[in-house]
Amino acid sequence: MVTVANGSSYGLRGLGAGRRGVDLLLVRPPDLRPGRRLVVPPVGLLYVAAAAERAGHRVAVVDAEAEGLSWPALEARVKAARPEVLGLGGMTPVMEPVRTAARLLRPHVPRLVLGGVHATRFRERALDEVPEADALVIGEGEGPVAELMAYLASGGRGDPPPGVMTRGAPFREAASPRDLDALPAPALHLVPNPLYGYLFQTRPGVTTLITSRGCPFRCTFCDKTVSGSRYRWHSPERVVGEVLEAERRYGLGYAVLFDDNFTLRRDRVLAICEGLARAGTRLEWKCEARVDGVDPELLRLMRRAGCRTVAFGVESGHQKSLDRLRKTQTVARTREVFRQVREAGLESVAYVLLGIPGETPEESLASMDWCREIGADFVQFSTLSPFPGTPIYEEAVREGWLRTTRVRNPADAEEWRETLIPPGWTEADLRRVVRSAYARFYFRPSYLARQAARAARGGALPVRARLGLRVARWWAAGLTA
Ligand code: B12
Ligand code: SF4
Repeated sequence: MVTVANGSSYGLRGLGAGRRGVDLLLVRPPDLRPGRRLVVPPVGLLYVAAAAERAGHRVAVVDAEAEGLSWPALEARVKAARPEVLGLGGMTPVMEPVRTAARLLRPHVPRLVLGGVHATRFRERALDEVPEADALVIGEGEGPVAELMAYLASGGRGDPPPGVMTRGAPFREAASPRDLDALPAPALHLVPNPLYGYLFQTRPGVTTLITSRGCPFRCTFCDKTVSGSRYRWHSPERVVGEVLEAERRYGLGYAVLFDDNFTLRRDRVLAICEGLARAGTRLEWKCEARVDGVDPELLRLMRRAGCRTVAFGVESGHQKSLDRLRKTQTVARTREVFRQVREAGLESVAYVLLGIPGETPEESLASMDWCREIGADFVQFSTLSPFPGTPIYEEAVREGWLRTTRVRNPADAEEWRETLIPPGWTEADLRRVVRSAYARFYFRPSYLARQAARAARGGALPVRARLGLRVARWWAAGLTA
């Protein structure tokens, strides 16, 4: 047995025994566009890594995006690691680098496995799109990956285990984990933690926490392919333990809680906050919530427990649009909650959709004005991507108005986001609305002065100035495009 830095033990049995390489190498491909280096840890991959380690395998992760590795440098790293199995994962809009990585790296590895949202949604089509992949892991990967490694180690005879899809073999669904505490914590020891950063970070050293999975709401644009509708959660003790581990073992100061719906169970959030306050952690954090999931008392307690920013899916300033998207929330409630957030001493982020079917371009821009009115500190304006499988996609196909174009947005990971053209809009309308929304919200001298002063006080000025410059550059480039 070998004991690794985190105190866990694993044996050198299974794949790769007798070789010098690792059993499983998980790779996040490079993103070599300038100014793109503000990345959070690839938490899905790290859950998978932890599950494979717990099953006794030697696992490594190369985060080429965070490290800023070139393609040749990544290739060299993979050759040096000599993995038995290479794992890649990706979301639909950013599959191009995953496909490039598969083509480049497949010659150096005996087997390649693809997981994540895109593989889970498209299955056979994903196998066709990535011919280098030997297998797909469908859904939440912890259970299937451990079984897949055992299956491969025993020679890959018979049908693949549940959750694993190969060409020409029968496929069985794997159940999603019900008890999240039974999963090992993400394998933070495998990634370069000091390289991560986040726009809203208020202290140095960023990590990601997922304290719950799934969301029972049914917003028509939301892709719940992987985590599904059943809400499952980590216990408060486990969450507090992960925070303390991040802080005390890795020296990290800030966590982004990327749960779909962190505050769904009020009693759990109260217990987490009380636990954090009791433990005396200095770690600060941001979470995502619905406006019907918070109240003044909860927000105050969250603030005391280190929360600095809460992001809400505001979507629109028009009730008719919220109803159309089946958001089941009201604009009146949103206005009230943004006031409560401010009073609790927290920063607010509004996620807003531009180009909601049924809105005119002027109505979309009015949503931006409304965000100014309710005093949102930051707004992320997104256009609506109709992901196959979502109700809005099905509706657009059924009713014959599915038309898409590509829109450039400084908040998007892909250079040009595939976007729905709402009925009655032109492509030019969409681009104009995205540009005006950002410019009219962010390029206000009084707003910029207020935010700069606050960012300076919180130590976040360099990160935010960099992002501000990116938005300004994107906007200026559009003047000549
Ligand atoms: C956190 C998050 C982010 C974060 C961090 C992502 C990260 N690198 O960790 C940020 C904000 C950066 C982000 C960005 C984007 N995101 Co996002 N994001 C999420 C969110 C809210 C949670 C994801 C998560 O951490 N889940 C928890 C972990 C445990 O699950 P997981 O990541 O899916 O991983 C599990 C499985 O997928 C699988 N798995 C994953 N990878 C692999 C690899 C292998 C080899 C194996 C075996 C298994 C495996 O096992 C994991 C453990 O169970 C989801 C919504 C959701 N609930 O899924 C949206 C979501 C995944 N994002 C989405 C989108 C569209 C994006 C962007 C493209 C948006 C944009 N246009 O910029 C970018 C792309 C960024 C990029 N370069 O990859 C969509 C994807 C839709 C689709 N069909 O692809 C989702 C579903 C949101 C939605 N409801 O529409 N995102
Ligand atoms: S948009 Fe948010 S509230 Fe709506 S279904 Fe998706 S995760 Fe749940």
